[in-house]
Amino acid sequence: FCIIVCNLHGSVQDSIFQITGNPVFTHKYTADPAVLVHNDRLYIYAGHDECLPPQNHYELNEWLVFSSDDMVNWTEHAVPLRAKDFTWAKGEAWASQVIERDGKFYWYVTVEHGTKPGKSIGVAVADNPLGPFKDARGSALITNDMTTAYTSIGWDDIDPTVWIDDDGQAYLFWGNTQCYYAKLKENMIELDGPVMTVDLPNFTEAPWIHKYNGWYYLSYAQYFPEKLGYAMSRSINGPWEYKGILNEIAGNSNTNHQAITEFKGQWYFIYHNGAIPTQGGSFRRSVCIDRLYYNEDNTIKRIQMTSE
Ligand code: FUB
Repeated sequence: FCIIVCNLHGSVQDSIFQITGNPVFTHKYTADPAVLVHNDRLYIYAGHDECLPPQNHYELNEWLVFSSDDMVNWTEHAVPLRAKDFTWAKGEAWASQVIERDGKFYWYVTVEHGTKPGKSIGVAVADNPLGPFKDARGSALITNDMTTAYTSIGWDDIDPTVWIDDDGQAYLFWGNTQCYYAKLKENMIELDGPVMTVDLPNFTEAPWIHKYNGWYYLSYAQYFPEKLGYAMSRSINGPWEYKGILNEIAGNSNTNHQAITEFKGQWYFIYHNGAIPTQGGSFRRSVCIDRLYYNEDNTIKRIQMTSE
């Protein structure tokens, strides 16, 4: 069921849903989930797939945010950010991630640059997880001319994931075809040093960093159509050792983009597939959530997707 909550002026503010299955959100197409846990509440940030049949291309103009404190009752909040909120960007709300530092929320996003070639990474900031978010720099943080490995393709600077290590040093990882990473200054909106590379087998895109039991995990999309795989390391700076596949191709979606988190003592694997009948697919994707379990040696068990 769904309850629409209105504010004092009668405009729609929040929608509240009860959901117990996959895909989690079925009233809109949602892609590239990122997760944030804050004050015992879980937030999912996702791109809004808006391409309607018979068209088949990526059409994402805005990001959406949903939250829950029990993984059953969900609230969809007002649209927190649009690609065109970055005045230097042409559009295209591709994959992103939000992180909290010192009471501020930093949202790293992929967009199409307005004047430079290809995709770029921008950062927006807010005082709470629901926004309003505002461009934190007024310019791109990462542009095509900063990453020399694949300047020939316009989409190697996509899919940022952000990590703050135990010593307070923040890192940004991103990439397509090549995985890049760089340190961030304490202000979270400037790089602190050179762009470096991580070499991972069959890396396509969608890096995501998490930590468990003293191990760092770098999960990412491999091949195309994509499966998700992962590597482990004792340090955020590597060396990374490839450990295998996390899930298989997610149904009829060529992409398969994950976020991993612990929430209230359980680990979750959040990804997208194209499972909504009859129009779901690579350009009309849907966020799903399945449980993630570790083996005794800290490797991750293959994810059992609900659809399998
Ligand atoms: O949604 C657009 C792009 O598709 C993302 O940035 C990639 O990770 C892939 O899911």
